[in-house]
Amino acid sequence: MKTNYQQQRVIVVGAGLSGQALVRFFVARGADVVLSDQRTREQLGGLHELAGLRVHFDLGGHDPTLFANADLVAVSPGVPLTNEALQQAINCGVPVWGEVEIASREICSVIIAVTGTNGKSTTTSLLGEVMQVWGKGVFVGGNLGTPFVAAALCEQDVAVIELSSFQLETIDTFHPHIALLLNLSADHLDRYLDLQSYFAAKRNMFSNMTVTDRAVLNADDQDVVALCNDIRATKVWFSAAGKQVAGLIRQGHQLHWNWQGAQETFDLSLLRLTGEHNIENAMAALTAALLYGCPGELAWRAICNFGGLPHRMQQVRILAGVSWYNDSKGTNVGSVLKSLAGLSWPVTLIAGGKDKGGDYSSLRPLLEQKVKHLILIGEARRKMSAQLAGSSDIHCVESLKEAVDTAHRLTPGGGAVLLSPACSSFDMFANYEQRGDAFALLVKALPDPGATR
Ligand code: UMA
Ligand code: ADP
Repeated sequence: MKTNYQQQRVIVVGAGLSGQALVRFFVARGADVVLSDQRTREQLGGLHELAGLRVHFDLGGHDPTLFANADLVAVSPGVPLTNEALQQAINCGVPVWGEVEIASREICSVIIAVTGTNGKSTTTSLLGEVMQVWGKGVFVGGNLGTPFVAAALCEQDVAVIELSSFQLETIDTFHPHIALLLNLSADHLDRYLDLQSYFAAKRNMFSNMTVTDRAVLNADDQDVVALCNDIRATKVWFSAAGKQVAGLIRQGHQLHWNWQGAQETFDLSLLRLTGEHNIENAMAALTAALLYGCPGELAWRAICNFGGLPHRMQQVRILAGVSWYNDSKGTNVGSVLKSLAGLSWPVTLIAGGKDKGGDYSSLRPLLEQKVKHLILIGEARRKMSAQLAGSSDIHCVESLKEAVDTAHRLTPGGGAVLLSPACSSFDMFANYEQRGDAFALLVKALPDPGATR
């Protein structure tokens, strides 16, 4: 049953994508809405997107008294629960729900949720493609870009949503029918006390699932196996390493589906996406599609035809025999390792940005093997340079332009330049898309000595 928000005093915290979608939702439901943000109206660019909506504002900080007297606090994922005003609300017994909790209370369709440290957006998009080709009314969103609560204002057969650990911190009754956990590695240690707290937030996804629900899990990831040991959902495994599990198993160029008496085989050589990690993403998406009842042949065709998302190992240009790749979405060490694995010596790696509190030293073996020049930008550059000293020829530079120019000067023909930062973008850019677009523009502007005048 849908929640009645008529005349309820709701504070929406954070005026970004999630907050604005929450405001639209609550206004449509007749609530008395206050939008609260630590930034001022000027810093927020005027908030013209909300013009005409009946909403009050609490800007340039969060007023704890307002929070203590609300009926509900609806929080954006980027706002940590340690926030003083949120704590005030919690201490006064005011429910503090995240955008995903609020959305899921409204949505009657099947929910397929995707989480993991890496591969979420690709896998979510693959599943979205499958549903579309199959002719289902599908909402595709969540951490991917369109806030989940936007789905509450429309109808669909199925919602395929990407979930971050931040979003999973503030759920209560959220209950997906199929939930995918792709992998686990270090990330967001600027928000979490330790790795276990980060993993625990991911585990929340399964907390309301029962035996009739399905958990799609990576059998090759020991942390995933350990974390999901005692979840109630029925486990369905995928193994790109060929482990003999109930679910989807890779053997050479084939995938074998073996689940509750059903058997099917799929030809891996048809997959357009490249890289070992994308085989895992494709396997996870196929497993979920089969469990949802999609015909295998149709699902696999849709997955194989998917050409990939921008800012993930996207080839920007080949210039004087050097291939330039934009992997701006490579925002943690685990993703950079996967992206580097697909390239061969000599790579020039451009990395750095806003540090997330992790340790970069696990990059060292692959840097020694593949990377000749390492060019570091952003706030994290000194820390990275200290932790990676001696692994390759390191240059700390002041801007992305200087990084591109340095890479252009140093990289020999036959080599590759990879932007895969292992950091978030927020020290220099609004988001990873803006960083990737800036990189692509700079690369495209480099003069081509081979071009005829
Ligand atoms: N803010 C406060 N008080 C605080 C902290 C922040 O008011 O204490 C305000 C900021 O001033 C800002 C607003 O909160 O105005 C931003 O809110 P937000 O950070 O939640 O950002 P949104 O624009 O709502 O985007 C969020 C996700 N962002 C984060 O989780 C950081 C987007 O994921 C997501 O696409 C979007 O909701 C729609 O669901 C981005 C992301 O970086 C891509 N996610 C992380 C990742 O993938 O690693 C988790
Ligand atoms: P996410 O949404 O979890 O950030 P994306 O699908 O956007 O994941 O991919 C981001 C980056 O993560 C890619 O550029 C690639 O380097 C890496 N990656 C993608 N899939 C995987 C995977 N299954 N395992 C490890 N790394 C991956």
